[in-house]
Amino acid sequence: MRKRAVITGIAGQDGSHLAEWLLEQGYEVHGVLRRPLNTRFWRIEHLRDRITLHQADLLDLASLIHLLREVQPHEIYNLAAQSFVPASFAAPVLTGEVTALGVARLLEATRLVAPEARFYQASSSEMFGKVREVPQNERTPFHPRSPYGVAKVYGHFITVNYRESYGLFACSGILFNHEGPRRGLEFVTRKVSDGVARIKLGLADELRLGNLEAQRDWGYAPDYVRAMWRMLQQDEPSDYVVATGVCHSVRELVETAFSVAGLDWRRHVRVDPAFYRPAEVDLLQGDASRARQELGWRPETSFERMVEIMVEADLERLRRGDVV
Ligand code: NAP
Ligand code: G4F
Repeated sequence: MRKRAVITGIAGQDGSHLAEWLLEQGYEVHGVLRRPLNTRFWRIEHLRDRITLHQADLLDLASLIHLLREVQPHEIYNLAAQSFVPASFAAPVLTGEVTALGVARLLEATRLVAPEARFYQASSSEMFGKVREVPQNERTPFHPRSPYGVAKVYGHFITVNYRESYGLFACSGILFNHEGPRRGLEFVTRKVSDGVARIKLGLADELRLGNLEAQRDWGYAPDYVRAMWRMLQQDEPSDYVVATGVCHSVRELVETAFSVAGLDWRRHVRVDPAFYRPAEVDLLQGDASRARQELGWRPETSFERMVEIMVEADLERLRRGDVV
């Protein structure tokens, strides 16, 4: 019998990569969209005839109960979230409803309807925020610096709590930033690769960015979805940091991306305070030793290769005239 998996947020970056991976593993993949008629399908267009799509919303418990009752999944991957940090400052309550309480709704639906299903929660390195130690591991205390980070801390602990209280096979993956050509255009890596491609093709002349000194541990999204799946294949549920262990500044990201296209970034990049945040996360660097030892997971794509892939993909896309 084919295993059935439900992915919330299937039309997002990670959802699309995870759907591909699970299909390769022989799964029957069920994806959740909140507004099927209004969704941008570009990341999953090529999968449309191999997956089943359902309408449900993390804001609506009944829709989640109906979903799980219908699919009776073996595995549930909760990737849906309001995932953009600046948007969480603009809409902190909505972010809490979706990114925090949405996890509780899905866990509650799981407990009621599919208690044997294995559950993955997409937790985030943003929970470490103003970091207490470098690098960060599963035991590093949290100090979130945005409403998004605060909401993810709730999502993390409610997942741990349902595991401890009700015996759900629930895992929390604390993933550091991961990117690729399917990243939303608002996130800094994709904003830079898109900006470089526009400048190279003569469609723009400048790129306006915020804090160039922030440092992140950037990995490649297709590598990271394998770690999510591996967590749910273990004998016991647990929580894992997933990261490369290497960090770079936004300035280094910019230098690398412009050099891929043979451009001098100093001629094109302008710092614009509009892109600064009320509170910044200055540095994230993960220690994924536990994932390496217990899951046998390691990243396969370097930062430099990932930036090259992203710039080349955006050059090709813009030459074709595609919007995203
Ligand atoms: P993403 O591209 O923003 O995808 C998130 C998806 O969630 C979108 O498809 C969105 O649907 C959906 N969604 C939003 N609100 C919803 C709601 N109320 N009900 C149902 N679906 C809803 O994010 P991603 O980069 O793939 O990340 C996946 C998950 O991992 C997120 O939870 C994110 O917070 C977390 N995470 C990401 C990273 C990273 O570096 N990428 C690192 C750590 C953790 P629409 O298309 O309709 O907006
Ligand atoms: O690409 P970012 O917007 O990602 P951020 O805030 O680190 O969050 C991402 O990673 C988290 C994992 O740690 C996820 F949980 C979350 O869902 C999301 O996927 O910004 C990265 C850094 C920040 O320090 C920001 O201040 O880049 C800096 N930055 C500088 N200029 C900019 C810009 N960020 C954006 N988005 N746009 C700029 O113009």
